[in-house]
Amino acid sequence: GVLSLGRDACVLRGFALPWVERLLAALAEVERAAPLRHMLTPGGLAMSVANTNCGALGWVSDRRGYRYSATDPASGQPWPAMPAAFAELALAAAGAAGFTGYAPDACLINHYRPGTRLSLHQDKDERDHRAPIVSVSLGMPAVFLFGGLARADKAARVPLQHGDVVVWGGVDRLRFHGVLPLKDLPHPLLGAERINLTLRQAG
Ligand code: MD5
Ligand code: FE
Repeated sequence: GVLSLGRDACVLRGFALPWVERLLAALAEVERAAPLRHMLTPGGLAMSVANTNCGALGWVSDRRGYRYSATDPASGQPWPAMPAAFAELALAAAGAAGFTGYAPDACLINHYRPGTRLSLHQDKDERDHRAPIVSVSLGMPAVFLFGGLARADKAARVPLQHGDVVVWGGVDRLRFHGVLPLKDLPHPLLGAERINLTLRQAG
């Protein structure tokens, strides 16, 4: 089923399920080449979400701020290439949401453990805000906060499950959003972990 979140945002329930096996195999390869880490916020605190990237560009955070980088600061090497399964799923999901020809050049991989949260924020480090963002949820369920264009706007709570894909474009691309602290509800395949793939056209 498709749940509309806004004029240009929707949840594609279970859309990634047929891809899961390929996604997890590709993910293991990516994380072998570019291991998970806890990046520092500009304030110098370690983020509670562990992450890494693949694709031509990777999102990085440190004391200097947030930005996209073609290389992994931990190794100095380019990020692992975008796996075909990631690109194919993103193209299909964006298409199902009405965005044709989607070709993301960046995938941020976020790992959440029980108790981990993502505070309300906007994604605005990308050059072109016209391209949609495709987000793939794997593992433990989470409650997603979908706010407005101002931080103080009331946020809707959207439960996201293993295999759900969300596409955010157009007027909904710059909404404030976050993830509530995760409950400890281990998933049969991934255990006490939620993984989110955030695909973007960043360059
Ligand atoms: C997550 N990650 O569940 C989310 C999925 C991040 C992040 O937010 O920045 O790493 S992406 C959710 C998203 C992206 C762009 C716009 C909107 C939501 N939105 O307008 O609500 O780890
Ligand atoms: Fe975000």
